[in-house]
Amino acid sequence: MEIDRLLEGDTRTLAQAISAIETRQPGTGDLIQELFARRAGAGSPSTQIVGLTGPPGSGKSTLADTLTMLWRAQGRRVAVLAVDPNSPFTGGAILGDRVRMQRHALDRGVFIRSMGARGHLGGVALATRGAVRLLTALGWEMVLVETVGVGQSELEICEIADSVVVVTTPAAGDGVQVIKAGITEIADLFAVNKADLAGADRVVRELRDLVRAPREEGVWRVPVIPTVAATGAEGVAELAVALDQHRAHLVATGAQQSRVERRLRDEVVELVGAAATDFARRLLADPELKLLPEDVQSANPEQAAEAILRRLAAEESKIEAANRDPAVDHRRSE
Ligand SMILES: Nc1nc2c(ncn2[C@@H]2O[C@H](COP(=O)(O)OP(=O)(O)O)[C@@H](O)[C@H]2O)c(=O)[nH]1
Ligand SMILES: [Mg+2]
Repeated sequence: MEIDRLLEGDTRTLAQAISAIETRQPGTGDLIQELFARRAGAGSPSTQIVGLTGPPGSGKSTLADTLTMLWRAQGRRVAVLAVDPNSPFTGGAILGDRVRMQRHALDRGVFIRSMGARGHLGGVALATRGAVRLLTALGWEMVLVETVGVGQSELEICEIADSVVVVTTPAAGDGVQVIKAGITEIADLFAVNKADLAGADRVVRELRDLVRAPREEGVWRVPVIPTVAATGAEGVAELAVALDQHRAHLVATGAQQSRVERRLRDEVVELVGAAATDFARRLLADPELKLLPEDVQSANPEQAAEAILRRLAAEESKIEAANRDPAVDHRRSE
């Protein structure tokens, strides 16, 4: 049974379950709930969701790999979700990523998955939320979500993650770009990667000035950590320690709980939106319903949207009536 294989830690079944979430197959919500129920009382530590964002080439994947090795040495299971809305298929992983993936191929404590835009209903963010929930239900200690820090994805990552690491480098433009994007608000930690390159000290100094916060009880002071992910020689252990500290801070201040609650609310809203979108597309595609006039030039989209929402509400009250009075439930009268 699928659920048993998942609980045994079978990564193929895990990958299949994530595919089911991506394509929004019915029943994945129930599956995850069942997993939570089956594992309740297992006493395993809860999941820390770490977001890694930053410009392409800043070393996010390399950093994810180095952190993975470090956490594996501590006995933690690590899942890496590489979110790339521009990648149309899983094969979009670049060569370096493939090599990294192969290195962990035999380790059942490492799961690496590319979340592309392929066949997604409701978008990559919704699929990623679902995958994160599944991994949480299975008790994976660390979930790393890597997103390219461009546009919308970096804002979405901070809604999904407990701890957001913004990766920047001394390379021309990266430091300034960080400030421009107003990304300081979403960063819980900064990693100045490629600290082996010239100019790293300056970027570290600038960022520390930028995020300086008063030394107050209950206020998280955003650390700026120089790292050399490529060798793991510098900073990566410090970054891992800072992530543990951030986690402890979230738990101590109660922010952990409110982040989980906010994520749940956001996910429900997104699911409703995706389901309503499906519903609207289905109705619009139905020629019998004639929701759009022949003369599309002068069509009134607001009116059509209202008509669709009325039908959605009507459908809902039918379901409610069926629940109240089983006699009218067509499934029973069959
Ligand atoms: N010099 C140097 N290069 C690095 C470091 N970390 C990563 N790189 C290189 O930067 C390039 C991009 O790394 P990658 O992890 O794929 O970046 P991503 O696009 O942010 O995921 C690769 O060629 C890495 O080997 C580092 O600390 N120092
Ligand atoms: Mg990458």
